Amino acid sequence: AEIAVIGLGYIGLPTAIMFANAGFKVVGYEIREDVVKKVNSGTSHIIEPEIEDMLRKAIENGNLRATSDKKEIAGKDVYIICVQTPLKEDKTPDLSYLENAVRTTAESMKKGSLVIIESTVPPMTTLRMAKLIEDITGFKAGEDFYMVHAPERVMPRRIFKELVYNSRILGGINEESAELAELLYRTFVKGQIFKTNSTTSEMVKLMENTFRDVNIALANEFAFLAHQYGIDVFEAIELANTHPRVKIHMPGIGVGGHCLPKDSYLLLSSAKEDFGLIKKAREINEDMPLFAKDLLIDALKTINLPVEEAIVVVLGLAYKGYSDDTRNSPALKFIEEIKDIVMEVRTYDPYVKGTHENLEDALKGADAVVIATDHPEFKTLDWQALGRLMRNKILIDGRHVVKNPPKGFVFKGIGRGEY
Ligand code: SAJ
Repeated sequence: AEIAVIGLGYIGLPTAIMFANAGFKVVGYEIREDVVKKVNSGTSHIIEPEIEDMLRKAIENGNLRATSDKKEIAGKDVYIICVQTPLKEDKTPDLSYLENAVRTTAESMKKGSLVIIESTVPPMTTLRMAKLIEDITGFKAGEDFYMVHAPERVMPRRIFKELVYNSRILGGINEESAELAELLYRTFVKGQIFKTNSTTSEMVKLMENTFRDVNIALANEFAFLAHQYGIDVFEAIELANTHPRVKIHMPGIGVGGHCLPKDSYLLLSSAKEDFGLIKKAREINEDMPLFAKDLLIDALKTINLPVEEAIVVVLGLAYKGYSDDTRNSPALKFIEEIKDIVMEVRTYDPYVKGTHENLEDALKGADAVVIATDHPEFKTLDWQALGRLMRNKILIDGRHVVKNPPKGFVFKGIGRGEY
């Protein structure tokens, strides 16, 4: 079978590479011409372990080619759509990338083609897209063409392992569609494959990420309560998690990345009504940078330094540790919240370009440090030495990075109630 992959991003490129190396003829369709050029020359535009070798192999054996030319994806047996589904300004789903990809597919496909959507989408979207294809092509869904939602479930840095070993959900618009997709993915997937209908698989993907978002919100509420009762929430969580059926998540300055902050909105977007829990959880997580801001203001009060005179250093810009990704990063939201009320905000992140390239320079003459990302480098800092560079010694820990408050500092941490 010949395959077209629409969208060569974080998911599309690795997926195209996997199928090419499994022996299929794959054409990757991508509108960004610089990406097409790079891929065809065997270099990846995304950073991911193993990707350079795997890509070179796929290009060298002649099975993978990238293009911006629609003519080159005409008449393929399989179309795999891997485009982003972000939110609009008003938090409703922006399905324009998906709809464009589906239109391109409809204009290119032939009778008998299998169309797969790997993008995360609101429930019932695959059925709507099948209808769109029917309208454009005049084909009948489930008879003249097949359609499946096959959500990606991989984690950056582990993509090539997880593509092979994770279990997969294949949601067909009918049974035959799911069975065809199973034959296809079986060529490289070693994990389990579960078949269901497309609306169920759309829900499954969104439920997975909503589960995490709601659980993190619960942990954040516990952290908030811990301040009122004067306990350390991390000690409490560790103890609670010794129960065999309890697994509380980690509280912190917020939930970032390109998935968790948006997927619960996608889940709710097509529903007429809901109970409110998921929305409330989102609200809690979105407000966590404000909690960190309150801790900072409290600390400044403790040392009698007017907020507008404070020089604040934010450690970490990425949305999570080890990462250079700043999409929806709570660190950025925190900076947005304080930048107009303090005198100066400096930033330092070993993986992302901040205002300062070097931690010591950033700390010189500063009044407060706020840790916004759990980078491993931040866990072993010598606070006594760093404190000597500062004008005032305030340390706010938004990610439970500093286990023992350093002597001589005014220390406050999210979840670290004072006793
Ligand atoms: N976070 C907390 N507390 C926690 C766990 C995470 O505050 O207990 C924060 C992190 O700091 C980060 C955010 O939540 O800001 C999200 O981090 P993450 O590691 O939970 O998730 P992502 O966005 O890096 O990747 C997820 C993965 N999903 C799961 O682990 C369930 C990945 O498998 C998915 O494929 C990906 O989202 C996706 O595409 O949806």
